[in-house]
Amino acid sequence: MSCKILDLHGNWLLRNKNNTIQVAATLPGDTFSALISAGKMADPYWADQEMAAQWAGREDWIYEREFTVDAEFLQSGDVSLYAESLDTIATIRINGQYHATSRNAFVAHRFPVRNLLHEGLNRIEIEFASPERAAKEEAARLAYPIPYTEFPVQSPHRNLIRKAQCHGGWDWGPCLMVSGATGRLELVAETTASIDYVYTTQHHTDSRVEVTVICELTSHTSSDGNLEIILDGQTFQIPVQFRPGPVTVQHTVVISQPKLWWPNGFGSQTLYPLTVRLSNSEVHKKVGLRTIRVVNEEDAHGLSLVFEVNGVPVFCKGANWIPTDALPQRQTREVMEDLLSSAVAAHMNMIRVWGGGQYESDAFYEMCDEKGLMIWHDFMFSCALYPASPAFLADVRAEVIHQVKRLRNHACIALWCGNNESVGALSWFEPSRKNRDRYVIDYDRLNEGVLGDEVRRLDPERVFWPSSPCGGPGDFSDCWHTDNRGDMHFWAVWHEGKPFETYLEIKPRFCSEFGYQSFPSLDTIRTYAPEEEWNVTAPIMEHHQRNPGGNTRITENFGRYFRIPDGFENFVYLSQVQQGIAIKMAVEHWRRLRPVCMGALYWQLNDLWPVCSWSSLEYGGKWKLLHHMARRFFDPLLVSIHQDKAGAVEIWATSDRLQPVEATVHVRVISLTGEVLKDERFSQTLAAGSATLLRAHTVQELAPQPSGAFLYVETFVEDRVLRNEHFFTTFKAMPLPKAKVAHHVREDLHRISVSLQTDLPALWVTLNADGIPGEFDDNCFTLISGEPRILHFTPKHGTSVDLAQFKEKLRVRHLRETYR
Ligand code: BMA
Repeated sequence: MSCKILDLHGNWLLRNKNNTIQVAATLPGDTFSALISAGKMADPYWADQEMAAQWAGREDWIYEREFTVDAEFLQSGDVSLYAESLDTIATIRINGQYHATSRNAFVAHRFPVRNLLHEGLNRIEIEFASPERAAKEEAARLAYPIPYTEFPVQSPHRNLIRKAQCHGGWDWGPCLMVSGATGRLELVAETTASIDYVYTTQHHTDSRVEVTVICELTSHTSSDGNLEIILDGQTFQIPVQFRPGPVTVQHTVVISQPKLWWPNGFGSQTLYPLTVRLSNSEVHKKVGLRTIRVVNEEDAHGLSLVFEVNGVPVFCKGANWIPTDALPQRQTREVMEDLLSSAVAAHMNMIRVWGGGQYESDAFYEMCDEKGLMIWHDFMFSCALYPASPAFLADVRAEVIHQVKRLRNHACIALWCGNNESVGALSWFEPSRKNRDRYVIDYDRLNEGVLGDEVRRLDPERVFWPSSPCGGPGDFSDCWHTDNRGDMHFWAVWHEGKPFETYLEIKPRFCSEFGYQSFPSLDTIRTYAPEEEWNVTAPIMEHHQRNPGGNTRITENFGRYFRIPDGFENFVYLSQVQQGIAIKMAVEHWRRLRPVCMGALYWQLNDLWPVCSWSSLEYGGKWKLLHHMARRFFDPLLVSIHQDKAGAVEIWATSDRLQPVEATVHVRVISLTGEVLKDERFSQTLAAGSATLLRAHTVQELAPQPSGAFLYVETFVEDRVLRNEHFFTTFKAMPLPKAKVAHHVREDLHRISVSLQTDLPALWVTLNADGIPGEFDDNCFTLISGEPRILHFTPKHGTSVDLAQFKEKLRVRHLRETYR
């Protein structure tokens, strides 16, 4: 036996340092989850119970357990404790003897432990210092302040310790300063060598790819041996001379007629299995063959930012990813899979792993490889300034070395980015405004001196993008407002309260953040607010809104665009319609601007607790109406309508396809009472990879009474009908008649289908089967009189749905029903 693993996952005892609390706990896991399970803490997601949970982040916690090792285990050449992630300041004791400390949740450790172990029963303790106190202690030692963004419920100085920054509170997240361990936690006994990291580099020529497999090993003995590499059905035995210490083995394999890996929507995601075997230990990887070139060049519009995959410029469509749960123990594989599948279903091809969260588990990146989701990967620094002390830099260097080595083999990772909004943060705080030089130097030491430096050394095939947003290497300008260089975070519409039409006034090269909030559905609200709190300004509704003034902003825009809805339920529904309309307006326009703009990643894909936020997927994975709209506005084929301030109305086609596509476009102007006022049908070739103006009109010409009609466009293409609509005025100006939408539910080939028809045009028709998890294949659309639609409902996780119950729970809404 050359490698034996004793998994330390499972049951542990958790106690606070002064021994007043002792509970059963499991690892991987976190302190808060253990306390909740043991009944020592009320669920912090319910109402405002988060406030009463804050004490747990102020305690020191000790996890302890016993385990048995046998003589054979101890005779191995090396016995170590592998801890993938200890969060955060951890001290390890084995059999009562102090062993090691770890200060960074993002660094994996392999601690040699043989001398501390004995045959039979052993004891391990991992003590976690209070993260809140540890951060405060760091702050007290600073020679000058290192500021950070403050949030309504927060733990101070989170930027001084290396854990997920959002654990300390965010403008969509609770403050839960958890401690604990995630990822692998095991004792490993090895005789010859351990395989530390395996990755591949690729060299593409016409019909072949040379794949170089690089294995980093740590040898424990002096001996001669073999390393076996299996790739593309070919097996290679590589002779290795083991000498104690690090050994790197590499071997190049030629793959002829390669099947390339493509982002979602561009082709398949072929992955070649790779096995690296050393005596009895082996590592399995999957290799996607592709090139990614980040085209970042001066051009007539500024500085481009284009992802070119296998030579094809890809318009990046997607959203920003945050951790799936504020409690790490609840971050399951199933939840991750569900969220990523929803991203794919909405035609996303890129997600941004945002810098205030965490490097995700291996499973996450494997899923992104499989699903064709490219990753814009931030390093974990966000909305704050950071220290540049030698100790901090060394710690971060260890972090980036580990994470880049762990992840660089994944085809999905498209770019490494230094941080989220740290350039902006230089101007957000008084100390850094007053003494900018000092903070810029610190920033540069960390960002270029450590992060950029290690990426260039360890992963030279990928681009290191200094920050998001950023106008390019060396550019420290304001990319919240400058739209012509690099990536942009465009927040004027939400944070500055500008109208939605402001999205039409900019020409971003790549918009990596922009967002608009909505409430989660009643299903989700029910999980945190009792019915007596169902009012937007009730304390619990405000508690589950972390952006000060957020609920007011939603309401303010109701006043700008809609008639004020009656009652809470309509408020919730309309908030989701409004969010969808805002983001639709932005994305459709920026897709019309291609190739000037080549990316739109909205803020944010998911939530980590139930909350009113910018997400399109609620906590639990339910689709907000934005997500349904995203499935339409991110479709590779899009026909959209643009109206400018002067009243010009243009119909555009945007295609992400690599080949031209034949389509028939049916354009109608329909009055609010259902009469077709104008009707035009034409054949159109949708040109590959481009945006094309199809028709230009004026509002006057299309609808002399603009508030009384709308434009309805159907595109018949590849056996599908794409539908889109355009309203010439605000909704509040439109005298919408009281449409009656009738629905009929039936079971159809073991799936539930709902047919809908209306007597008069109905806007933003939305179906929801309250409390029954699952999604319709389309939602929140315009329904025209005389043109019934049939929708199908897919229950979540294959759960069977009782037809009678479904009928009872199904609710169909539309805009006109939100007011009297
Ligand atoms: C951004 C993000 C987050 C934040 C979001 C909404 O710029 O990077 O820090 O949650 O805006 O305010």
